[in-house]
Amino acid sequence: MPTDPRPAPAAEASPGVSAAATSVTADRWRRALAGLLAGVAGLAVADLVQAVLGLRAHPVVAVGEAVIEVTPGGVAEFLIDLVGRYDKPLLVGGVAVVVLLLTAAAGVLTRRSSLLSLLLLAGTAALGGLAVVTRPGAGTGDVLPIAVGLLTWVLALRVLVAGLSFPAGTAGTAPRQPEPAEQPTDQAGTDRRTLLVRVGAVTAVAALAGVGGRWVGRARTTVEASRRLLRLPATRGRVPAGADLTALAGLDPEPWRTPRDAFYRIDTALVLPTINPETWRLRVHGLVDRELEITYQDLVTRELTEGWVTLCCVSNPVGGDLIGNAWWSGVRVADLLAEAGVQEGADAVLQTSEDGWNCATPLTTLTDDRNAMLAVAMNGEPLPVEHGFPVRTVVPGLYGYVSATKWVVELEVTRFADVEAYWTQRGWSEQGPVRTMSRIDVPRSGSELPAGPVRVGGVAWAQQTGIERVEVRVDGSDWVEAELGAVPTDASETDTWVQWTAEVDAPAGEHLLSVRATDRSGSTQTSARRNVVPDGATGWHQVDFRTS
Ligand SMILES: Nc1nc2c(c(=O)[nH]1)N[C@H]1C(S)=C(S)[C@@H](COP(=O)(O)O)O[C@H]1N2
Ligand SMILES: [Mo]
Repeated sequence: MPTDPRPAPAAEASPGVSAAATSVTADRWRRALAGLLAGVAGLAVADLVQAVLGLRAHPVVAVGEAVIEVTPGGVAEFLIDLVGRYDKPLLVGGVAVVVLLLTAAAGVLTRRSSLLSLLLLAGTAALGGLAVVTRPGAGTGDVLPIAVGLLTWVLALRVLVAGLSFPAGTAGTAPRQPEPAEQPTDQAGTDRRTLLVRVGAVTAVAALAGVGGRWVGRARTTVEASRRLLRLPATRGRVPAGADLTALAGLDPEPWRTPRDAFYRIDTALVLPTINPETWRLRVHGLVDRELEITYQDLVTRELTEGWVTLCCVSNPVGGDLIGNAWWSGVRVADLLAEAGVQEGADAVLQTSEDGWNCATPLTTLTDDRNAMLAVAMNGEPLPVEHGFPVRTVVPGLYGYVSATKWVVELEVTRFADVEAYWTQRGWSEQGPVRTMSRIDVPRSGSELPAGPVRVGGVAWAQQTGIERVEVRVDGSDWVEAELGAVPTDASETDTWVQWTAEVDAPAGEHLLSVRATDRSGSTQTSARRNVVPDGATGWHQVDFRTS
């Protein structure tokens, strides 16, 4: 009679099947959750190991950086544009979510085969390892967080899944022997407790590692502290009289000096390099007579040069805000290069930052009498970490991507023909002089204003050339010359933006305000709109507003 291998009596087949189906789904979910929890524990443990070893970046961050690196420049630009300021948290968060989805999948896979599950975890870790070892300056020690994290994943998943298999009464495991009536409830109770203990243990490991990692990480942020303790012989710079038109007739443009928290930030670093000035070194080498190695102390005891420079990003669209004006203090690059003795034939300096970013700068812009400097202070304070602490380069007249190396550690005198730098490899122009440009800040696009005379204003810039004239017009009317704010009276006279203001007539209705600047070489901004790639946007900024 008992030839049927199936354990369930035929009469119960139908409800039995659906119950089994539900429990299969439920079991998958439980295993996915186990995978997820194991995943979180592994990431937290990796974080702790990273912090204890003082390694630069969490593996998840390294993967994010690798993603940026392999993303084609155009796509990266597009994505950064799309998510704006949140690109970095979003990217890191996105990588973490993908990793956790993979560990959850590894949890589900334990139903089929623990070998497959293990392979998925190991594969995920291996990809992370690849990202870590390809980071600039990575050593073999950098894979330790991943190794320990992987171990955590495997052990935690094992512990959790083993805890699951009892109460679930899962398909695929042998059905329990019929037992005395009271036993199953007892058994289930014990199993549930075992599972809870296991979940609790893994959660505790994750939480402790997470908290420990944060704590150690904080203890390491001594760089901020040493930055605050620095006393540099730098001044804060005085805004030239008449330069700041902010107060004029209810204008509310950006102040002439950009405050720190409004100054744009552009870089490829997901984690800010934290460089102790005590250990910072600048190597000057390549086509030079004498290599130099300069310490922070060497640098700041030299004579500091100071000046106003408006820094601008080549990716700044017409009307955009990837531009800021500050008072910089630093050491002239020309002096250092003269000390090193530049050799015949060199035409470029390849600058490298501590985090492996680089750019090639025309030698002439570093040696002529513009104040190209290794800056140590911004607006009278030691450089903010996000703007390159302890030392960055500032070259008036050039876009940041070919000149303004933050966290700079190396200057190699070389030839353009022999090198390719980060952004030029990604399709941007080798030379990056700043284009003459103007922007309307007031009114904002879409404003509703009373009809009649309207006060408008904004900024214009033509670094190294200087702004000669700014004109505005409403709709198709004649161009009206704007009043210009003052510029510095020293050598940085042409290196800053200029504020402008004008009064235009706007009867009731919809209007389009346009602006164009003419620089001191006599050239006026073209109306032809061109995208930022490969060497900066062109076209007039226009703002629509309505009066009634
Ligand atoms: N180390 C490093 N320096 C860098 C970059 C970078 O990605 N890494 N980006 C450059 C670019 S494209 C610009 S526009 C300026 C921006 O400087 P800021 O962030 O201080 O405004 O820094 C430049 N220096
Ligand atoms: Mo830039």
